[in-house]
Amino acid sequence: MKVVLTYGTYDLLHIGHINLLRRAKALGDYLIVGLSTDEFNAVKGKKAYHSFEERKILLEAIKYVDLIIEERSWEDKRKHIKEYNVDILVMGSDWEGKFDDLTDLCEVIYLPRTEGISTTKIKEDLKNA
Ligand code: C2G
Repeated sequence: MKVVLTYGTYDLLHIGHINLLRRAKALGDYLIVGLSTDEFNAVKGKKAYHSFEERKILLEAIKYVDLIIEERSWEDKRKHIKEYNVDILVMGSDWEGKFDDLTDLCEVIYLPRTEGISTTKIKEDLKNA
């Protein structure tokens, strides 16, 4: 069984997130999502609209997602890859190269981002609506 792992905040769930999750799942048999906790979002300089629990419930409803774990720090990845016997770490291309240090543990693949959509854009567009 090929295990795929990806990470994110997944706030205000949108088509870019779904496109990433669909392609990530297609690379293996089991997709784990490391969901950023509210506390880690603060470290990332993000304040999610939805709480961790709400973002988790939304992700659990997506057929591509098999397991959701907490992402509490940048350093979590190495531990998670070993703990869950991950074969492929997948991230959107905005992270291109950022996790290549993990290639000693698993394959690292960056998938093209979906253009024209982001949580930030949604917030901006709604503000100006
Ligand atoms: N994404 C995408 N296309 C978009 C927006 C997002 O492909 N238009 C991808 C991102 O590249 C990421 C995933 O969807 O792989 C989740 O996006 P975010 O929730 O913005 O994740 P981020 O805050 O970048 O967190 O340790 C890694 C971080 O936790 C990643």
